[in-house]
Amino acid sequence: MPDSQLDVITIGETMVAFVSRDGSTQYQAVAAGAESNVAIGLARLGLSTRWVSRLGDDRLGSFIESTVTGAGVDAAVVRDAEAPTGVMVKHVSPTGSTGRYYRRGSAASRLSAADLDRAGSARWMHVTGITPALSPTAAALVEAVLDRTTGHAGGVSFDVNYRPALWSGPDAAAAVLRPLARQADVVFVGDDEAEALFGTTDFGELAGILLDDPQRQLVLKHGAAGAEVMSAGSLARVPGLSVDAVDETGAGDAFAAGYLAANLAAWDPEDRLRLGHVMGSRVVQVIEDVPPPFADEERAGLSPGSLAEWWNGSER
Ligand code: KDG
Repeated sequence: MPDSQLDVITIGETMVAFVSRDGSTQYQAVAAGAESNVAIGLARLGLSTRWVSRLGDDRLGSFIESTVTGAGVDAAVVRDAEAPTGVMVKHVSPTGSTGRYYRRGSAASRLSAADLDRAGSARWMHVTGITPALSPTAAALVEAVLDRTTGHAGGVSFDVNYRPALWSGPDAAAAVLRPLARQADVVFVGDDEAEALFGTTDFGELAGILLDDPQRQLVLKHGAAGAEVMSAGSLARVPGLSVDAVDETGAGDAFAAGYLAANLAAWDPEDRLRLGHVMGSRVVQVIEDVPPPFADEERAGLSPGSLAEWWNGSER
């Protein structure tokens, strides 16, 4: 895809997740990766996206590559014959999900700043706090994206995405993730992550911790209860949509995709949050980690005016 058409580049690891529900011994394979989830969510909304990563030269790598490209995302991946595709196993039940990673030494843990050579350029780049935990070279890649040594002139977003299993403890994670967040134009953090890493969910305090410049945007997510954004010193809040959730996985990534699409379209803060919620509410109703595609007329109906009406009116 010629870069002149690209809206967003995301970079990070995608694993194959083997998911079982309600104690079943049947496992369904899904592509699981926060950054490819965001790229797919953006593609569902009609944006042109590229996902940059490394995969093993194995069947699982082929499954991921075809899943991501099949969703309309350009995959700039290296297939590594020396290291495998990462795997996770997840058990979903009405009381929540448990999971385990099998990703140490994976192909994506070999991501490095050199992978940016094939990233190309776009209006926006999106990275997360998962990648710096994979290896020192992967951490250097995220640093390079955020400190713009790549020469990238557009915006950059950073989803804190704290994954306790990848860190020795919250203090070690906070020491790495905080300075990265402070270089981003848009920072996403969940209230549970904020509490675990920084000991507060107070928005003012978090803005002081995570925003280097008050013109940047801090998005604080409260799960199904809603989300708020602080930008240029003003605060917007929008409650979530109530739906029957079967699996919360991917909700944050879908929300980020909706928010970023609306941000790139220069929608106002409430409408950015609303599109985030629409995307988040779609993904929690399916077992896959990405929201189902929209019908054309459904997508065409996603305008700021119609979303505001939806929130304020009887359709909600
Ligand atoms: O973002 C939802 C999952 O796909 C995610 O939890 C898997 O990227 C993942 C990770 O590293 O935990």
